[in-house]
Amino acid sequence: MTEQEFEQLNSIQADTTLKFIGEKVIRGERISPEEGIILFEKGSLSWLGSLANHVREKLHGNKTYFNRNFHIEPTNVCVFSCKFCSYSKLYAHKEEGWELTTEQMLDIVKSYDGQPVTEVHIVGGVHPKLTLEFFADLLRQIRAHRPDLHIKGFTPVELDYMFRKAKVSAEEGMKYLQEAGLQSLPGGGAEIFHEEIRKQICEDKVDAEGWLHIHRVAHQLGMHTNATMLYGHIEEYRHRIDHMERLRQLQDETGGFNTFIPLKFRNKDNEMSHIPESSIVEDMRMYAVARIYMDNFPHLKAYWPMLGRNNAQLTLSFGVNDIDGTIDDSTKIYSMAGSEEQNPTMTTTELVNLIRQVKREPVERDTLYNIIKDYSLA
Ligand code: V47
Ligand code: SF4
Repeated sequence: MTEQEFEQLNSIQADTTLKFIGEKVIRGERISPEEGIILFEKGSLSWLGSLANHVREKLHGNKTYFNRNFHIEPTNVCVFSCKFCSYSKLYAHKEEGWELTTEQMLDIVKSYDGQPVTEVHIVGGVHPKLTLEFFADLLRQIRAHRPDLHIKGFTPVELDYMFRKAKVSAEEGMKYLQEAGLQSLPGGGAEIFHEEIRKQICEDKVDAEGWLHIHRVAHQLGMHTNATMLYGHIEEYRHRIDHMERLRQLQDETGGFNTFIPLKFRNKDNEMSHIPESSIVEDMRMYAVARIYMDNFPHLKAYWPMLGRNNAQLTLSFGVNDIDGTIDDSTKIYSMAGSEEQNPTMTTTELVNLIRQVKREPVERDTLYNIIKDYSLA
């Protein structure tokens, strides 16, 4: 939709507050937290979608990014007890979980020898035996075997635990891992920052301050990172806006975030199974408000293994410009939480077609959004 077309649509918007917010967004002005809440409360799906699409097309045109990646999940044994987690086995029941050795993880990396993957994403539970030194050694070995592979790994939940155990500061710990080969941080562990919600769904792991501090330190060391938000459970709109506001402020300070990733809560086999999942309409409204609100985040990602590929495709009309990567059936977090993608894997051709079907332009990127191949030129 062109600026003129949106202006036309906005001029028939009956709600004067929404009309005012729409005009601000069109002028490229930042909206306030109060205005963000109004968008959630009053914005219709079609109006929010058009506004978010306007922002998306101003930033990226039709370009829609994906990468070739795989995950390593070192363990699902975890000392924490997040109520939404369908994946972890408490340390007390560690024999029911899995725990990979360094050799097994290197074998996973080696199984991609000769294949054009560009990123490995390492994330898992927090196992007390897997220390800072253990992971630094793993990073060095991956780097030595495949120097061209970008290593994105560990959430502040894992990092905070390993740094505290090793009795090092976040600055010392991050520098040590960076020297061992860590290049960026994924967005996990953020959930909902607000204390009122955090204490109900994941009270024992790193808090908002700790999460933001580790990302700040990573940015100061020159790393780029992502940020997630787990939405659609017990939080209210004001908690979502508070979460996005804290991220927007850190981004103003450092500029180190690449991508914001709203993660839809899935309710299978966890302690929050009684909470219904959000509707697809609510999901699309979430993506649209995120694109409008997070004005200093370059990219908005829909993670297809969690949403399902058809819904991920739909998000491309609601502000999203990135749908993650090929994955190659290497993650269990979402299949265990009830996603329709039980063995998430898509070939590059499938990803390209998914994007083309909705008239967008597929672009293969690396982790830092350098273009590897622009399929619209092919
Ligand atoms: O932090 C756990 C989420 C996250 C459930 O940075 C759940 O590119 C929904 O952060 N329902 C980890 N979500 C995964 C993650 C991620 C994924 C893909 C790409 C990137 C990136 C990051 O998974 C956790 C938590 O918020 N999660 N259980 C659940 N039942
Ligand atoms: Fe552990 Fe992460 Fe699951 Fe929480 S979400 S229990 S930290 S694996």
